[in-house]
Amino acid sequence: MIPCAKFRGCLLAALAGDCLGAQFEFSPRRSSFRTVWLAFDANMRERRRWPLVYTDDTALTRAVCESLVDCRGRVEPASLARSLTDAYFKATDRGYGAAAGGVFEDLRDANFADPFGPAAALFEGRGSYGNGGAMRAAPLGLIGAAAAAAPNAEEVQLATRVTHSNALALAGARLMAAAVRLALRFDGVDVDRLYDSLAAEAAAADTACGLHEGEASSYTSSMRQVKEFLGKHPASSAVDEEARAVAGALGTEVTALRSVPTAIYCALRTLRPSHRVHPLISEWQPPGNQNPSIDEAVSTEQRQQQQRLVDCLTFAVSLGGDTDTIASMAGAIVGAALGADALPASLMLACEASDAVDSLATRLHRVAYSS
Ligand code: 8NA
Ligand code: MG
Ligand code: MG
Ligand code: MG
Repeated sequence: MIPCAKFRGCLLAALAGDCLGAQFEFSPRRSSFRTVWLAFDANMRERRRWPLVYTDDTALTRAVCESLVDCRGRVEPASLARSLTDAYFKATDRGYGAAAGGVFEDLRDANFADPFGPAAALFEGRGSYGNGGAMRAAPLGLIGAAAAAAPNAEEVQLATRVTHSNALALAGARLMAAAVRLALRFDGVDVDRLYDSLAAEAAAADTACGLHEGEASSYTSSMRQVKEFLGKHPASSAVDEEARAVAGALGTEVTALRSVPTAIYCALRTLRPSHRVHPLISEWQPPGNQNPSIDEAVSTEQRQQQQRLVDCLTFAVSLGGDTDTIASMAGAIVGAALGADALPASLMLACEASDAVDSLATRLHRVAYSS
């Protein structure tokens, strides 16, 4: 059985990436690693409840979880459509993609009679290739890891099609769910093996959506670039050059193809046992360490895990572009691998609704292992 702490780590780190990244989403200029880190440090030092609000990424991830819990771990498109739509109308100002609002309005107006219809009609019938399906796919990876019959590619497809019907969006969501599912079982050492499994998933996702090996724009070709970057080990002093190169090659856009492999790179980079946390962060003591009412004392090993996760989120946001979504997806993968111990209490205090996300993760875990 996958420990509940890993479900919690996944969803809490996804929340943290969204909340931290939202401050930088589509800034006109990319921010340096140092600038991003200083902002995060200030966020955690504030020691106020919820200065950081979450965006559409978390609103919809919560909605996916709620629907999965209600449906005993199954994807039921009508239930999911209702849950996503409810989340949208509860707060339409959480930074949704331009096409999302119309889909939710149409779903509601037709009383969810055809959960796939409105999304299929978008963009003259081509459907959205945005990353909005992938950004809420983490719970599907969690449920998929517990299912006897994993991988759950078909369920991911059903869940994604409610808002995103384009083949590129479906493949991206499938790859993201697979990344979470595989990260849950990561042994802490063999990143090459994790990469190989993901590259195979990317190839299967490409085939399923009619992309072909060797095509310049495919998940397979992006994963090949991920491997190249993983093979380099630039010094911490060159982290901004690394970010510029990664952002240019893999992308930081709102499209699934130009964001999911980017998030995967951020996660695998951090999970390499050889990875050195940036000195700004390895010298950092979570502020709550001075305030026992917020952070309980943590072991050296736990401190290192926390630094690793924060290093990952800082790097992801320093790439620029769709920072909340890329950091949220990268966080989900790393959080699934490291578990809830990797989340500093001072960070959880800063992120909106962290208690609700935490209990939702526990409920999802219960459902995953009770059916
Ligand atoms: P989406 O479905 O609106 O897709 C995002 C954008 O991609 C669209 O608005 C189009 O510009 C473009 N696009 C997608 N498919 C096509 C197509 N077939 N042909 C031409 N253009 C296309 O939204 P989503 O849910 O996928 O987006 C997720 C992103 O939106 C996340 O980054 C999330 O954080 C949010 N976001 C919102 C804003 C905002 O200004 N409100 C900005 C960035 C990101
Ligand atoms: Mg967002
Ligand atoms: Mg969406
Ligand atoms: Mg975004």
